[in-house]
Amino acid sequence: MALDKNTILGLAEHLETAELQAHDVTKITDEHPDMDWADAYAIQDEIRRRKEARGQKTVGLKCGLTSFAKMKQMGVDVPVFGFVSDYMSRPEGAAIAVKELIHPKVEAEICVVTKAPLRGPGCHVGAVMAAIDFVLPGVEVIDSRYRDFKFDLKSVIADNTSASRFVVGGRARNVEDVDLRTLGVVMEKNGKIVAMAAGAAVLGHPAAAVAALANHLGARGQEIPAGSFIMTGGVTEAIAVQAGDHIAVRFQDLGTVSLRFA
Ligand code: 0L1
Ligand code: MG
Repeated sequence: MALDKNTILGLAEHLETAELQAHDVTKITDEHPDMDWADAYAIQDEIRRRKEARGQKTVGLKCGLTSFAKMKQMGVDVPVFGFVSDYMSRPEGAAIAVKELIHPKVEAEICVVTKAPLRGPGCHVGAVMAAIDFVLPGVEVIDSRYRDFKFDLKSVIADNTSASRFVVGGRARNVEDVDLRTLGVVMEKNGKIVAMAAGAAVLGHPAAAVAALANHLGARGQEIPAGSFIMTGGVTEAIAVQAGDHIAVRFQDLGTVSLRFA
């Protein structure tokens, strides 16, 4: 690691304050060009520790930048991983308050809940399929704390991969009742189709994103516990939203998830 403990604590506080006060900051690698991947995840871990110390539960794990559309949009070629907390969850049909956010965007995500632990290295799609309990549709609201969404991968990992709000809805299905690769997704904003894709847009198979997460955690001596809720990453590029917008995402076989911004 290139950063000392105090710097990591300070950067975690800096980024979490930006999240909680909804103000933007410049990317942290401007000030710390030498920070490495371990530093980036250590800052994210410290943000998680701060939230949990305040009693906020970690309720899920997220894979980000897993779709070819998102990678192209952000100019990157590897996924990133983060977490979601209980206070980020909103019910189906909820109004999301934009004044609590900086510059929200929405992503349609195929989500899974596991029934067995997954541990890398060597985790693969087959192991993930055997460990999935059920599949359900979700919409993630991302809100990078970085000005104009301008960042690099290390900065975005430290910023908990822009995690902000999420809505899970639709209909949960057994994994054997759906084909995660060909599952179609259509996103509508204010009644107009703005993006569409199939599950295969996520690393060829959404379960591959979960395997990548297990392998990432395995390299750090951790696993995905049984009963984990995991967002596999946006299937399309992220769509910017503002107050007054209504989003409906239609997932083949899984129903529709909708939310609005107020
Ligand atoms: O969930 C995501 O794919 C977000 C990853 C972070 C990059 C971004 O803010 O777009
Ligand atoms: Mg996402």
